[in-house]
Amino acid sequence: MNIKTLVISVVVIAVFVGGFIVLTKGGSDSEKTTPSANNVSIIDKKQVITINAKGGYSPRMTTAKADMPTVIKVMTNGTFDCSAALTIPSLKYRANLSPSGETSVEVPPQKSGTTLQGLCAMGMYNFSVKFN
Ligand SMILES: [Cu+2]
Repeated sequence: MNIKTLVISVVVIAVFVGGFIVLTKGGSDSEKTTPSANNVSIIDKKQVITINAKGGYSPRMTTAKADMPTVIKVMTNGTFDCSAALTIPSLKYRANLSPSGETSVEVPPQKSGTTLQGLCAMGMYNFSVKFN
């Protein structure tokens, strides 16, 4: 093997390894930007469920833990549609949310198998939280 072949081999290997690193790095980056459906967290022994209200509610379906004090944190951000008029019938909750901000709705511990539903005032948008 002469020196020229050696140099070319090294360059070829460098390109392959470099390309591989770029590709795998790109892969993990795209994984990070994949939206996570996990909108439930536990803070100070309290379960916090985050729901975004704007042109409807998202996520539409949440699975949460039963038998645990819970807060539903409703986030508005330039919400001028009727999803700002929130009702949660089983809690007898009804509120007109401010167009931007967050509103915490206290939810007493729910039995396993309970599904809590939130609705806009006209009932055309909804979300549900299933307690397991
Ligand atoms: Cu509505």
